[in-house]
Amino acid sequence: MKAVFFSILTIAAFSLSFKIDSGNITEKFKVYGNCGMCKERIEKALMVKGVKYAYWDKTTEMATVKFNPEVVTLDQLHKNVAAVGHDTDKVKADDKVYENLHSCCQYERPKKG
Ligand SMILES: [Cu+2]
Repeated sequence: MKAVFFSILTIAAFSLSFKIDSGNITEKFKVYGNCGMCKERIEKALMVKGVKYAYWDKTTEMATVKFNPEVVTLDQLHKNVAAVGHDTDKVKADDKVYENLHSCCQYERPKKG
């Protein structure tokens, strides 16, 4: 019984520290991309004022961003990534910007609709 209580406590403490960190929240979202160049481009686009940490995983194509929602919104982060040519699960990049990406960076775009 004691062990159950402590594991619940540990999970609660962990999720709390993950979610709240002096006003910062951590969000994960899909960003389409291919390679290391994409990674640099995506992470650079995400590192704006209010962002503490930005990481893009090439294998899962998931961006993890820790930011202060009072300074920058999640919507804005999606737009920043789309502005440099990468589609997200919310915002689609402009076709022209996508076409100007390095050929190795022209990831397979998500299906429309
Ligand atoms: Cu690339």
